[in-house]
Amino acid sequence: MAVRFELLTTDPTGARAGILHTRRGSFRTPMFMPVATHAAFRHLAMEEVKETGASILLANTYHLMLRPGAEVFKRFGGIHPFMQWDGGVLTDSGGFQIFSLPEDRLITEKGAHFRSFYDNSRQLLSPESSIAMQQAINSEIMMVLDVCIDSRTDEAGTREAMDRTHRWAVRSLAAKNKVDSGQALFGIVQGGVFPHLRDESAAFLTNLPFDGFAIGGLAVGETKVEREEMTLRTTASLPADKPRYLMGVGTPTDLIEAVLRGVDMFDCIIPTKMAQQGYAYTFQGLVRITRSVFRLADEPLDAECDCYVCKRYTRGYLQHLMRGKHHLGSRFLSVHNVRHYQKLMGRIREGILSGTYDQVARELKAAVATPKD
Ligand code: PRF
Ligand code: ZN
Repeated sequence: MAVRFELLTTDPTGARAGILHTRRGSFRTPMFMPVATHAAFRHLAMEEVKETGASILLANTYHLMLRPGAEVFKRFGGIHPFMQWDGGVLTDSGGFQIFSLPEDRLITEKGAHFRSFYDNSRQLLSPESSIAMQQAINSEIMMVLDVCIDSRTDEAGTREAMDRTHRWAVRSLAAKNKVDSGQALFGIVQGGVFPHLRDESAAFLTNLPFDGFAIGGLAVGETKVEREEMTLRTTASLPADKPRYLMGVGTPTDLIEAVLRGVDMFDCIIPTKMAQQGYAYTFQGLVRITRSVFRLADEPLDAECDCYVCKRYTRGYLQHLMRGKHHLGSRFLSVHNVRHYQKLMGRIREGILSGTYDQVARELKAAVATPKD
């Protein structure tokens, strides 16, 4: 088996702590994967990411197939030597990107036909071509190509997307099994905001030999309450001995809530995106560094933080960088936010392992939810 999930404990709340063993290390769960869509972060070197404690990253098949393309990954022996990263990599399949492609795309049973954003060349992203590309990238964990739709789609449309996701999941497994690359493959549960469709999707996929299961199709238009209900509904139908991954979620509060519902893995662009917009996460709430009150502030960004930015630079200096649109400002806030997310996951794991996550979750939610202004 390409990955092995060791479940250490399940808290009375349903929160789980475990270890995901892969060929590039063993990762403690619940875990958060920073997003390096193009095999790069906009403002961070891999060395800086490593220092935050992040040990597994997400990269994107859709972007990497268009540029630099499969041949480059084959030539360099995969994404790890190419981008100088020796930790884990999970590749998303492109299912989410198909969903937001421009109008002239054509999605058929075969796959998504579209034109390259770079050179207008014809492209096909199918379950088989997505697996082939993920094999060239040589990630530890591959994702099946799925059909992700707006959560406000009606039941008939949601069922159609779910059924196609299931047929594509079967084709993805068959494609993976043609080559023994030692990579893991996760299935993706869809079904929108319809509880019975979520049940049906989980039942269908868990009958197939996937290494783990993702919850897709959330954070795409539904309410927070619907999202949390669907998360719980889905994890309740997933096997305890396989990892569960909530795709594209979310804020610190979202992560705390999803862990209470039995989720083990997350990815999101929020920590780096918010850094670019001048926001820093702390355990005293969100800090908008460009606020006038910080102009003369000579204290660290976050006095409790051990990242190199908080050890060296003041809020006043960070404000100066962000107001002046210096890239260094986004970089410093990214270092801090990515580190903050790792510390948040560490606190969550400690709470679960000590049997006090119920209380830890309440304290963390109160702490991170401090009004930003
Ligand atoms: N499918 C895939 N990637 C995703 C999603 C999905 O549904 C989401 C939804 N939040 C984020 N990323 N393949
Ligand atoms: Zn910091």
